[in-house]
Amino acid sequence: MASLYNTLEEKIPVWRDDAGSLLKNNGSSVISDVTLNQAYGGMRGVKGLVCDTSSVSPDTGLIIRGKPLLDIIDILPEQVLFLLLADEMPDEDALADLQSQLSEYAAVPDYIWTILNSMPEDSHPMAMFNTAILAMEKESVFRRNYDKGMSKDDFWKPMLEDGLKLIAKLPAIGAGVYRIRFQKAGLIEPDGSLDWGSNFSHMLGLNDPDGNIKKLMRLYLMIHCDHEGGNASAFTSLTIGSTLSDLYYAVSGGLNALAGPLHGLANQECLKFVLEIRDKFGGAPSRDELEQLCWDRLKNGRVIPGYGHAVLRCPDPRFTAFMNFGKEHIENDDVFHIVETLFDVVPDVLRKHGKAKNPWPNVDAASGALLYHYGLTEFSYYTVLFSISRSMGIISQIVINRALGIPIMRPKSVTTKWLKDNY
Ligand code: CMX
Repeated sequence: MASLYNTLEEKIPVWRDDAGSLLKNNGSSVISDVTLNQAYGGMRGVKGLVCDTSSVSPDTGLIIRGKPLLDIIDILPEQVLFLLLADEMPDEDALADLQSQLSEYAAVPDYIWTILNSMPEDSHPMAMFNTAILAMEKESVFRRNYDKGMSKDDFWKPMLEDGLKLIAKLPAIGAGVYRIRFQKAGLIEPDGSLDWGSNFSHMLGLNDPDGNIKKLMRLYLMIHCDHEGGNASAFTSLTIGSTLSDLYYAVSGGLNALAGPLHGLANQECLKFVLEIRDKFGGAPSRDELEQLCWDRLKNGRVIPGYGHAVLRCPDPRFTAFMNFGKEHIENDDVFHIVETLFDVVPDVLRKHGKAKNPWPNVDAASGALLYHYGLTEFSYYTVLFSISRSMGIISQIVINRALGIPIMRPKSVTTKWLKDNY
């Protein structure tokens, strides 16, 4: 059996050789130019990072280790974690080994519950979740080994150990945040017989007689796992990790970026938008009413949440996956119906509006409607779900960066004066 660790131990020297030869033979080749627009525009489109876990193509969307998302939509989150890290699917034994490691590491230290229980009652769930991750920093094996003195070549090993230990705990912490913040009756113990995603669903404590919530959570946690290296949360985490801060610092920091309404928090904003529509019209409005409402919102200088993307120029395949799930499992639901009609209306409105480069829905446009349907109605919680999943990609990218010895991040900034003097 090739465990995740063994697979990486075998592949990392090959990846190092690949990067080494590319640098040796083509180190000064130009892969991107930077325009003034890009320097003022969030570095959009500047190719300045290498990320092998996944790539986002404008017309296909997320591609994980060469596999378009919709081709692997049925795999478990643990399988996608293995794929992200090792560039291959685990066989049955390797998957069982990874799952047993995750169960072994799943216990959350008691001090986390003390911290979460003592946070203000109106704390945002993301602030609670990220605080819990940061508070566990003292558990870092990487930091301990680094303090003792460790060869650079071995950095990835304790990083991987920290990563698996952290990923193992996230379902219980995420579910705990939900139950504490929304005053549900106590925490729910994990069920050792369940896979990682189903266990999370079990610990949330929603009523799931037909198992559809577990199915949705496995899909949700798989779909949000990674979106290449330059998005705001991954980039933040990679920057923190590049200073040799450990994974607890890096993941918590990156997830603070995910908590912004233009990024992961858009799933919260999006459902809020859909519920406001439902309440305003007392149900699902007509297509024309919805179109008018979108125009009114745009005229007030507000974005349509769940639409547009910095890289994508097509409907997000993650949106498609959620819509397919909804069409298969949900009937007669006003909220889902509004999401369907928005998909009919918004792209044309945004095209006519003429600003957004991508008029199509992103991942956040549909996910909330499904969660709401199954009783997870506290939408300020939704970005925590995104975070549990995205941690897998962030951790995979950082482990690989440490294995490749990527140095501390330090792009160059210029002053306006320099630009005026030179252009
Ligand atoms: N509604 C209205 N206007 C939009 C828009 C939308 N959904 N998407 C983009 N625009 C506007 C921008 O605000 C910008 O306007 P200004 O020129 O006045 O500043 C203009 O169109 C150009 O923007 P862009 O180049 O198309 O988009 P960016 O790469 O700058 O931003 C994103 C991408 C996602 C932040 C933006 O599309 C947006 O704000 N969407 C709504 C929020 C959202 O759904 N975020 C989730 C993204 C996925 C995720 O990270 O989770």
